[in-house]
Amino acid sequence: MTELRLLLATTNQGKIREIREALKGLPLKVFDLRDVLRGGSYRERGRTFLENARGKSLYYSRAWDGLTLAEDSGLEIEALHGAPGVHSARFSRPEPSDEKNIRKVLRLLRGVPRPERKARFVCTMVLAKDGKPVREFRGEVRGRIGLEPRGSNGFGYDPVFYYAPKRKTFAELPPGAKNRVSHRGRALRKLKRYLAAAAAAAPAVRLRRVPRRAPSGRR
Ligand code: ITT
Repeated sequence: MTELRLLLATTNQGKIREIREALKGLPLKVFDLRDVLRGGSYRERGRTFLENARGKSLYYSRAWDGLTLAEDSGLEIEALHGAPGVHSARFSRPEPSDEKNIRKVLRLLRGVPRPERKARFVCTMVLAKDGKPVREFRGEVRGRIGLEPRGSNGFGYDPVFYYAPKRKTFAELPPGAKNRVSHRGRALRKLKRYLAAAAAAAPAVRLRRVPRRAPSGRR
């Protein structure tokens, strides 16, 4: 197996923790933007998670010699017509924070009864190399928005994302349990299969590139 070099093109520490944990065991050397970031950073302008994930991944992969993984994710709430969606991180601008984002969601949903508080988390990942997309992965998970924050694990909207099969919010689940069912965990399992196959295939690719002499007498 060949060790691949993977840059996690995100500044979100919650994402970095979850992705690093999920990729343990693969023949990968994992870096994040703190290791490489000099100069500018990417400004999201996309209207979809995929547009933003592609934008980030291609942008950072131009200055990185290994593989680059970016992801765009967020919360879509049915009663808010899909908001905050791609604006999840900055929902409470001008000075957003996880706490303020949660307060805003709870305020907008005040009076909305439990069955109408349906929501989903979506995660789109794009793997890129040398400014070109290599592969895309997606995951989502359905739940509903609780009446108040509960739990202290995770990040972002986890304290108000109630996951019925576990009867807990994502912030009440231990990290491993969240990863097993979350939007990011689902996308990561597909990415993991792809990377494991890529690492296993890499020596063969190199071998194929060794110039071969044409068998004598055939041409
Ligand atoms: P990068 O662009 O640097 O990756 P970001 O936090 O700005 O970091 P996004 O634009 O993808 O990333 O916004 C994702 C937001 O969606 C994130 O900040 C949270 O508010 C929310 N979110 C995504 N996944 C989540 C999760 O697993 N748990 C809770 N909230 C999540």
